[in-house]
Amino acid sequence: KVHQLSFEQRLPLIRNKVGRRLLEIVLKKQSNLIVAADVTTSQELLSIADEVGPQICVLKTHADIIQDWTDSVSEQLVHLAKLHHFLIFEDRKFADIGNTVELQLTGGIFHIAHWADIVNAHIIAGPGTIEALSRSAEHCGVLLLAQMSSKGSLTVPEYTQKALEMAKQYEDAVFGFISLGCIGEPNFLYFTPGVHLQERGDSLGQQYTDPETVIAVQGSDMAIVGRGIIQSSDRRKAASTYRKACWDAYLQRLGD
Ligand code: S5P
Repeated sequence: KVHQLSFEQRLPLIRNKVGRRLLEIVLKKQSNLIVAADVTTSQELLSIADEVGPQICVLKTHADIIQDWTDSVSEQLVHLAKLHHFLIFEDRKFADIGNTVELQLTGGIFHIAHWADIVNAHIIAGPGTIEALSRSAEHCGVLLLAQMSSKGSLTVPEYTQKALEMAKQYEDAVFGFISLGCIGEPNFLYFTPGVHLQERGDSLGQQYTDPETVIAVQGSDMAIVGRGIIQSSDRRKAASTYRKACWDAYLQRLGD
């Protein structure tokens, strides 16, 4: 299933406020590129945010791999997000019972709820996980993991279908999915990781596809690129190359 509606046409179909704000940014910057900043120091994280910021719609973080995390890191990140107009997606992959998830979202040393615009969750524990996250849906949008890019992933078609059903029950909070392409209706957005222009995979089961296949053929909306950009010697240039490849693939899909 590949949608040919434009982002302009889909914007009013999206129930969650953050999802609509994201599409406004996407349209303004002509960018459906998300950079996954999988680095281990706050200095690297902040310099990546500054370097690739103008090219991206979302910066995806893993706060728990930053060795020197403090509240000041999130404050600086939020500052850069405002400066370069991108949203912050903390890829925490919540998976526990609702009560624990609520504590994980607000507490600890990360205080994710204070600075993340987008968070994601596995559906394995049932709707309580989403219920907990949806209580802060005023400020935060939620993505459900419906499929994964890694080899041997257990997300069989029935599982993916369950993710869709759960999303429909929490449409005020859930505005999209982590999936390998378009798996449902145009009132949700589809985010695909495992995107690389050169490599086919890594030694730990990651599987890569190119932007054109993911967006134009498989019908995904946003490409999540980590090492393809992060490990480049010129990150600005790499981000610009990927932005164009992802946007061209989106235009190609509309024109097909
Ligand atoms: O199925 C998935 C889901 C996610 S969120 N496969 C993934 O690779 N990810 C994330 O995308 C992963 O946590 C990492 O941050 C990024 C991919 O990074 P890359 O360096 O392989 O592009």
